[in-house]
Amino acid sequence: MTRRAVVGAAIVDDLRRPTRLLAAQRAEPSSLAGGWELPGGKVEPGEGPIDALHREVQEELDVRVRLGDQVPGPLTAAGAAWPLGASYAMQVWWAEIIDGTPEFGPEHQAIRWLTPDELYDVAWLTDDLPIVQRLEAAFRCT
Ligand code: 9L3
Ligand code: MG
Repeated sequence: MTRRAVVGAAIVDDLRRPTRLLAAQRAEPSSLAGGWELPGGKVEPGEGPIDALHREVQEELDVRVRLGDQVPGPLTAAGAAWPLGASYAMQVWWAEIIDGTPEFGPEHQAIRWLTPDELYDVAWLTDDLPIVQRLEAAFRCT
């Protein structure tokens, strides 16, 4: 079975010494509305994952980002991606904003910058939670 490719951004205030993570609360579909996620979305046919991530953060948050390292996930067959249900695999990169102030659009109903101590104050989507746990380890190391 081939999982459809999704990309996500772990947007932090400073790639070198992260102290805040940007979380976005989904507005749709109704099955996911209210849940918090790393911003991102589906890679379009013929598009590379990096290009897709830049496009998604521009569309969803109206910012430009610089990417850091990839956050490797357990799905080695899908480019070290993270499983999203049975149908999608998400590749995640650290990112920092180089232009603009994030503002949510129709896909989201709120955004929040979380400190390490606030990481679990929002209701993460089930599939995003293990990724956040992985990110937390990096926060704690800095
Ligand atoms: N998804 C889950 N967590 C995320 C992202 C960016 C996406 N951090 C799931 C929600 C949808 C699918 O992946 O089922 C495609 O995402 P989108 O294009 O609707 O944002
Ligand atoms: Mg999206």
